[in-house]
Amino acid sequence: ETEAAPVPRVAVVVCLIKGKTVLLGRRRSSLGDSTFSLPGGHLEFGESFEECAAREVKEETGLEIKNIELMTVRNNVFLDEAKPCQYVGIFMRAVLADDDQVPQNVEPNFCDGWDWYEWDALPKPLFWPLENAIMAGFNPFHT
Ligand code: 8DG
Ligand code: MG
Ligand code: MG
Repeated sequence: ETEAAPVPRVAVVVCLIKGKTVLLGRRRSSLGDSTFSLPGGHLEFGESFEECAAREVKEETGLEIKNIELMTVRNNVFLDEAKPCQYVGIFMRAVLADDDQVPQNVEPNFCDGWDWYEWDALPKPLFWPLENAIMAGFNPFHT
């Protein structure tokens, strides 16, 4: 059996903001293993970006979010992987629906755990699509 040729896919990632901090988790995945990344995942058929953002954040952290807004779009091509892939990364911004909520590590096979990090002191290494976006000027605290 031959595998189907790869196609670009859509990923929605969420910059969840609390005060001066954002929520990051250390990945457990063949793609970007042990790097810090935003919650997010694949856009499902029929979903809006906002619906996908809320669903992925809920699935991965248990958190409810609000004020979900589109920030920017990035084209992330992973050619150096065993299975090359491409993600159109939709970067959303949101805040907690209720500030008292605490993130849960709902998918421990895919993440070491979630925590809040100051934007000016982000942990290293960042997942490279996030690192690249920041290098290109992405800042969820601007406008
Ligand atoms: P799903 O099955 O829940 O839909 O997907 P997932 O298991 O949560 O996928 P993911 O790897 O967390 O996200 C899908 C892809 O999105 C990821 O493989 C690459 C791309 N992606 C970026 N930037 C970021 C980011 O900052 N965080 C996350 N989580 N994914 C990102 O291009
Ligand atoms: Mg994910
Ligand atoms: Mg997911």
